[in-house]
Amino acid sequence: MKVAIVGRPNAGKSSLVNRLLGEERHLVSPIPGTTMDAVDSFLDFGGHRFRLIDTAGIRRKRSIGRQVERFAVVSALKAMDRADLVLLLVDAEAGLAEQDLKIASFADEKGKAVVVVVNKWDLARDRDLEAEKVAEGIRYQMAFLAHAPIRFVSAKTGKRVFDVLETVVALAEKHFRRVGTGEVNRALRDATEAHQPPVHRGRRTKILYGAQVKVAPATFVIAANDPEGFHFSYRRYLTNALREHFGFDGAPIRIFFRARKKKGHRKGRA
Ligand SMILES: Nc1nc2c(ncn2[C@@H]2O[C@H](COP(=O)(O)OP(=O)(O)OP(=O)(O)O)[C@@H](O)[C@H]2O)c(=O)[nH]1
Ligand SMILES: [Mg+2]
Repeated sequence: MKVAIVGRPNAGKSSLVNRLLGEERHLVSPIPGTTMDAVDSFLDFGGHRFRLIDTAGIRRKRSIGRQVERFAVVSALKAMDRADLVLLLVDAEAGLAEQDLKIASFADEKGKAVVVVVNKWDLARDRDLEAEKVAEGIRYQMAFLAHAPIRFVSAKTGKRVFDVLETVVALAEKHFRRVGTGEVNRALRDATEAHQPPVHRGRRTKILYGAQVKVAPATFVIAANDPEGFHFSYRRYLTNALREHFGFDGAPIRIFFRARKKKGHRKGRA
């Protein structure tokens, strides 16, 4: 599985990759901007083969001056594109910055499963940091990634770094899960029975059937009598219902509504 390690400059991305590989293969330095282009390394762990893509730190647009820095940022974004999962590395000492939110929302928009990795946790005690509070802050600021797992590691000491790989494996299982159409329709029936679809223009909206059409991210298409009638909150309800029913927690899922195709009739309203 392809895992991109992304984050701001100096978060410790290359250090984490080295620690996982067990050798100092990627260049590490206290100077932000050490890694200039995406570098792939392979690792076998727990019966899985990982392609770890170490990337250049993503800077704020304003501070991107030189041509090579622009290239570095584009290359990191591209690495995210070709990965299945993304490790968003956050420097515990530096805390969460706006740039982290941007990177996270980019990953989310691309439908990548994200693990938030708080690095440099060896400094936590000195900095008076508590895991629960830090996690709470991340959940609050990255509400759109409410389901992403959060892990605390030290690339320097190696503490808990392999936990991250185990988390990646568990998340990948969800991310690549394919659910049969019968199961999807049972889940949809349960969900609509528990909570009726809304009334739109005097008519109750109805789900006709649904199916998973894609994995990574899990994508569902739902045929309905009146797709426009399914407003945001009901869509969110269904998304959460499917997420819960199939144990997709932590992985992104998407739902699209389609109008039922009627034979010999044009779409339109009476
Ligand atoms: N205390 C502490 N320092 C760390 C840890 N991980 C990395 N560092 C230090 O942080 C600095 C940056 O580490 P790198 O691994 O080069 O960071 P990077 O994210 O790859 O940085 P760029 O390639 O510049 O984007 C180095 O001085 C590391 O020694 C950690 O877990 N704890
Ligand atoms: Mg680096």
